[in-house]
Amino acid sequence: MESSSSSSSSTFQIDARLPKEISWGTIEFLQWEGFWYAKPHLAAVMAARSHFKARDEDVILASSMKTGSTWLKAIIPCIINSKTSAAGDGNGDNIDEEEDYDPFVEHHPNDLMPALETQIFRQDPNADLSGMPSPRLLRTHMPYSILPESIKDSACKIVYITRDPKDVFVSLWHFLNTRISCPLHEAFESFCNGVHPFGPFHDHVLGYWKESLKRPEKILFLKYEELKSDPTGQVRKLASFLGRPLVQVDEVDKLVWKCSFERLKNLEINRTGVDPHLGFTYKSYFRVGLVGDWKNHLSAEMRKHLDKITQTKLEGSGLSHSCKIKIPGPR
Ligand code: PAP
Repeated sequence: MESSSSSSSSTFQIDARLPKEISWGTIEFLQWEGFWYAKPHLAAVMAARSHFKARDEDVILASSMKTGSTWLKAIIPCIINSKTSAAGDGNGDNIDEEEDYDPFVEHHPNDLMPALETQIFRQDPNADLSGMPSPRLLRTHMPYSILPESIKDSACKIVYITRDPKDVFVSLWHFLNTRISCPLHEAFESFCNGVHPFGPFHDHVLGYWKESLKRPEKILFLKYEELKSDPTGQVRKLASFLGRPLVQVDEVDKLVWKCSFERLKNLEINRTGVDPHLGFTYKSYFRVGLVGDWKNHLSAEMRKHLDKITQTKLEGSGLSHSCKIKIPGPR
């Protein structure tokens, strides 16, 4: 790290010798410690890594881009603020006495779990989060190897979500193309070469996967496809992992509905708002929300190529990205 960056109290100087690529149209990427970062994010990643001090009560949502983290940015705060789990005993005695937690009419889920690198440490490299009350709910796209040591060493929980890389690529291409203009085949080549924000995708996934096998009490590893096929089961699992088990069937059903794609996509704030930190429209975080949308965009050859990379990269890891969910045909 020292050879690639130097820190002062306020800024990180990016080493001019870092590998560089212009790709996805005009985005300048820099490679640092094995991963690619859009240039404006790298100094913030370095600052977050050096300055962030985790607390045991923190919940960190980690993901590669476009794996469905927005869904979890909604679900996790609902679990933490749920009436039965917040009561601590899980018996649901006070279920009808308080107003239901539902911040979504006024807030995009991004507001509920601020991002360490693209938001907090980008705004202020010396951000002081000590005044934030526990449990702090935070998110990051940083790879496991780059995480601040205190996240790894403290008792804080990490929730990781991944997704079929074909759907990740298609989602990322649509998302970035709301701001840039890059032909699909060019973006595909970059993605397959690992050159995309916080890429390579497969190395990102494997870092968290391997650690989750060693420390299942520390890292919960979720898949978008499983959340789609069994949202109530996955929400219960997540709630138990966070030490906030949800016992009431009605409450789990309500939480799943509150955070559903159909509901969030149609809320006024998400139809019209813009993320003040990154400039993306809120609606671009709610595109189609499907498993298998890649079928509508990738040729058979592209599918084969990316599947082959996935197979080779994940071989022997015990992780697979195949799923038995029925994939919708072209619309
Ligand atoms: P991020 O990395 O910028 O935070 P992220 O939320 O991880 O993005 O991924 C966005 C994807 O999650 C979108 O997929 P799509 O492009 O294939 O449609 C988005 O639609 C999907 N998504 C967001 N919220 C939900 C939700 N509540 N339920 C299901 N899918 C969702």
